Amino acid sequence: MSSKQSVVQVNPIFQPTQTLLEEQYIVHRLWEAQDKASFLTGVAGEVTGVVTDGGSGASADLLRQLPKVGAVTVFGVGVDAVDLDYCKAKGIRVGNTPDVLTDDVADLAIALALGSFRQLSFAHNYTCAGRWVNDGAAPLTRKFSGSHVGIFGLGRIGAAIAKRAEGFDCQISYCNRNQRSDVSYQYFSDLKTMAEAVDCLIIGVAPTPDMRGVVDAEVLSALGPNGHLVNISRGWVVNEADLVNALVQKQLGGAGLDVFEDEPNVPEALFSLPNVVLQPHVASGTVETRTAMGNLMLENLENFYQGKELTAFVA
Ligand code: 8YV
Repeated sequence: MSSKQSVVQVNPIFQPTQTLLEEQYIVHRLWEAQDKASFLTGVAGEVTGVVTDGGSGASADLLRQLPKVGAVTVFGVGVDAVDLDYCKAKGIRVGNTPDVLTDDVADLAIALALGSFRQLSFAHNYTCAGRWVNDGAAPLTRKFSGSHVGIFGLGRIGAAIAKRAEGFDCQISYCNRNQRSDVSYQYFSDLKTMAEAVDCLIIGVAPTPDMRGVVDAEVLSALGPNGHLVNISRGWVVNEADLVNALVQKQLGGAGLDVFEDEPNVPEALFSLPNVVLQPHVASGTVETRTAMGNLMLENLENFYQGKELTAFVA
């Protein structure tokens, strides 16, 4: 009998991590199974761990079918797709990959803010389509440096975004459940009030269930026709129908979006808008960061099997 532990892997991950995972464990690839229920029944007797990513997580339904599982290790910081209540009730450990992706996600947030204010995608397409030659200079855009940035969720990633925005001489405000005593940025307890005050609202909030749809038509209208929205958290924190409507009706100045409600599906109405920059959920998607995420995820898994505390965990 093999001494390797058996894990179910929900979806494919960064290839070098995948290779290491398969060297160290017996990996059952759930995403390749035609009939997932009978696949899970077949491996349930031996599987003790689940490997997944931020988008797929691990539902209670999945975990119920794998009663010997003691740990879920997520290749990502977000654990919103893991049923944490179920895990807590069953004593299942949940590991994630915080910190190592903070820089990249914050970098992309600033890139999206610049992309929205300066209409980078539109200007790129304008150049490539020969419009510079045929139609002359591209339309003027809006200045990001010195603007007032409001960060919704001043956690690790939010704070890294604020630090970068300071480099652009931005005035910085934030909206959190609680005011932080370690920062001097202006605090708003109410999101709509902050949206009224700022030029750019950046969503960096941890995607807990109570955050669903909180950035709605009211908040977007408070941000207004000169305001820009950036989202690097989860698509469902924003009411996407309200967002599309606000952009199409020109009630919002622009948006830079890395995340969407129903990934990988993105509302087509956004494709032709000049003041929108879209990314296919790639904020942590650099080789350096994915390598670090993979290593941390593997370390979490190894620690679990050695009976040690996970290096990074939420449950
Ligand atoms: C990744 C993420 O998209 O960390 C998260 O929560 O959303 C991302 O970093 C994902 O988990 C990697 O596939």
